[in-house]
Amino acid sequence: MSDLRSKFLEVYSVLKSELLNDPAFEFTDDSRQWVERMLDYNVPGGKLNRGLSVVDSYKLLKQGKGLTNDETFLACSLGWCIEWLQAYFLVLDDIMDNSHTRRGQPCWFRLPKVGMIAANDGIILRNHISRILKNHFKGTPYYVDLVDLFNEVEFQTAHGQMIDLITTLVGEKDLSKYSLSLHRRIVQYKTAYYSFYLPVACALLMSGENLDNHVDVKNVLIEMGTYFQVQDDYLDCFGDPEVIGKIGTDIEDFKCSWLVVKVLELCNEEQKKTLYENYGKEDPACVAKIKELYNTLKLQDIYLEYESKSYEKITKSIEAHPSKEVQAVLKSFLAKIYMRQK
Ligand code: GPP
Ligand code: MG
Ligand code: MG
Ligand code: MG
Repeated sequence: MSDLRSKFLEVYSVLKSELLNDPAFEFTDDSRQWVERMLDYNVPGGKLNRGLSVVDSYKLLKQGKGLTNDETFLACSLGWCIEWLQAYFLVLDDIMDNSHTRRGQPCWFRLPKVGMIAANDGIILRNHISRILKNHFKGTPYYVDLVDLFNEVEFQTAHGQMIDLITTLVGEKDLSKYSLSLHRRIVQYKTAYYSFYLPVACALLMSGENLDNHVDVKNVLIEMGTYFQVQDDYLDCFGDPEVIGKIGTDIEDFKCSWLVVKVLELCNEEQKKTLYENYGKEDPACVAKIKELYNTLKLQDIYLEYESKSYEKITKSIEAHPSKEVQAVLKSFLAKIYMRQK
């Protein structure tokens, strides 16, 4: 394991133990055990890309000057706040999407002892972020900006999630409203802000920067986040569940996925009929017909082309940025996701 990753995981243990010994709540053995198990099940088991990016970005912004132990701890803590946010979103998203597995294990709400307690666990995860920020950042000049940033990004994500969900309303299933611009709107809000803008914004705040001066950085990150969610949509159907750790549900859920939007652009009348008759149904035979249609229309090739075009376009925007440090931050981000299989 890399040094940074093991340092990062050490900080997880510190933050967890502070939360489990929070003087504001009288834990019983049972309640402490519940929270600990819930955290270990949902927080640290992902790729940790978002969290580690805060530390990487902060280092790059410091132009290679070494970090003090304090700075490393703070950057790791902010990284964990994002991982906590992600855990909170995923626990709830899996209920809403009726998913089965996540990170190679059953979704938290699928555990027989958990069920809808998961909804409250989501709220607890969200509250932990505020407590971590209070415990470690209250004395810093950027505390108010950090709290505001997390609030804003949560607002944006919840609204993206709302559009994602209301477009699929049962009984109103209407593929004619699905388009690339609707897809873009959904994914910018539900994914790009929290997954891409937030880690870099945290690193910028820690470096003493004013976020209002970095709108161009934000725009590039939103572009990257959009590309990342197109990959997620693609992997939902074409990824290997063993590798991505989750079983896709987008077809069954009638999602406005990049794949279905592409089919709508490319299909003939007969294929459109097949799509309308089978999209959004639980029946595995219907799902198979949709996948067959995706293959007939060679969506895998169209995706590969999208992937290389996006990479080129994003690289160009990055290279237009005046600061070499910022370019390095953005390029390292892009390198982590280009051609990803999980
Ligand atoms: C990803 O959508 C978006 C989120 C996880 C944000 C959820 C936001 C909430 C306010 C709950 P997805 O459903 O495509 O992700 P996955 O494929 O990982 O289930
Ligand atoms: Mg979802
Ligand atoms: Mg989901
Ligand atoms: Mg998905």
